[in-house]
Amino acid sequence: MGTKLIIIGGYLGAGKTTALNKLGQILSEKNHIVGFITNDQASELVDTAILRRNGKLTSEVSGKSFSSDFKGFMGAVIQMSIANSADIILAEPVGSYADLSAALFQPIKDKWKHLLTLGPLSVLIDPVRLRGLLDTRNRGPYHRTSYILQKQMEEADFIVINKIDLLSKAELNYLMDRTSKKWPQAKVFGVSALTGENMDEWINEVLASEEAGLHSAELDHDLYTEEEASLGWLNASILLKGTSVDWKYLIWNFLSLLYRRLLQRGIAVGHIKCILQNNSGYLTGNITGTSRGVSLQGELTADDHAMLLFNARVQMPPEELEPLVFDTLQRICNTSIEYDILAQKCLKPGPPITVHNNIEHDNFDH
Ligand SMILES: Nc1nc2c(ncn2[C@@H]2O[C@H](COP(=O)(O)OP(=O)(O)OP(=O)(O)O)[C@@H](O)[C@H]2O)c(=O)[nH]1
Ligand SMILES: [Mg+2]
Repeated sequence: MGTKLIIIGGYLGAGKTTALNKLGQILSEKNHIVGFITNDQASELVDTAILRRNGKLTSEVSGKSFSSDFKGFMGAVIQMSIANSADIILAEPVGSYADLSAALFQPIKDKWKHLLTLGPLSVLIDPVRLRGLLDTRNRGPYHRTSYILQKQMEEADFIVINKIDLLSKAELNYLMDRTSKKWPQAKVFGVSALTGENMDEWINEVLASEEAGLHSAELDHDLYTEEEASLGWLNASILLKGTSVDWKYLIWNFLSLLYRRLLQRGIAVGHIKCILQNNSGYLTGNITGTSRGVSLQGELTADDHAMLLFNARVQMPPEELEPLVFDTLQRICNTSIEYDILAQKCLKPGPPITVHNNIEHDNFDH
């Protein structure tokens, strides 16, 4: 009945946007009209640009989380549902957020059931971060991001181990088994959002189930806030100009040098992502901080200009992140490529807000 709202959580770089893209494709083939909602602490979002580049009807809630800006989020949902006739809405909350069940699912279930059905809360996880959570002796550089990750797992209705194309069958079976035992409240899936493997099985269960947000995680706000505050956030949009520039080579060099400089300082990466676009197409670049290095996708022909959207979530103070990124860009562009920073925002993500102190839930006039 009504529009189905499917919220897909998971830590930074788990593959949420890739999954939204793939699910959108699968659902459109089944004749659904699908709307997308992205979220971040600041505008200039790579995720929104990627979804729109793929022709998706996409709305953005930026500046606050979905639950802190409940009004903005529900406004986007209603707009998609009524004005755009979407019968399925896929929403991606910001990756460093937990507490979705209590702060978002419960108020929607309380007040919006006449208009929406909620799909189960699916939490995507990267196998490398999952191994770090399961094996507490071997967390490597991820130990400082494990509290939020842990809370995301505790509140999940469905835990979705993503990137199974990178795992052997034996590794996948081991991880599925350990995950089911450690978080028995959740149903566990293994998928590849990139190749589409098992995505049908997962989305069919999401569509069939009307039980959503059944588990809340007990949050220690001090620990949560401390972990969030350890991340620096930089969003920027930059116009690049040169003569017949090999854009792929340029972005590869920029991300590789940035990653090397972060590694040299022993700094953990949450997710660094960018999209470079011009009339000929687009390129995306990612560093997920899971020892996989830089990855690039897409094509862009050599040309004189391109727009770069850049989002970094890194474990360092924002006032150090910003000069590091722009100094790296300057070194790569050198004298042959000019760049204009058209917009930028550097920040620490704000503290979490729960349903108990979020007055906007009560004030929202629907
Ligand atoms: N091999 C592999 N890579 C994947 C898969 N899904 C996503 N990725 C890659 O993981 C990186 C991060 O993917 P995103 O979809 O941007 O992750 P996200 O969870 O939306 O990240 P944030 O929005 O920053 O939290 C990209 O380089 C993707 O190509 C997958 O199934 N297999
Ligand atoms: Mg994303």
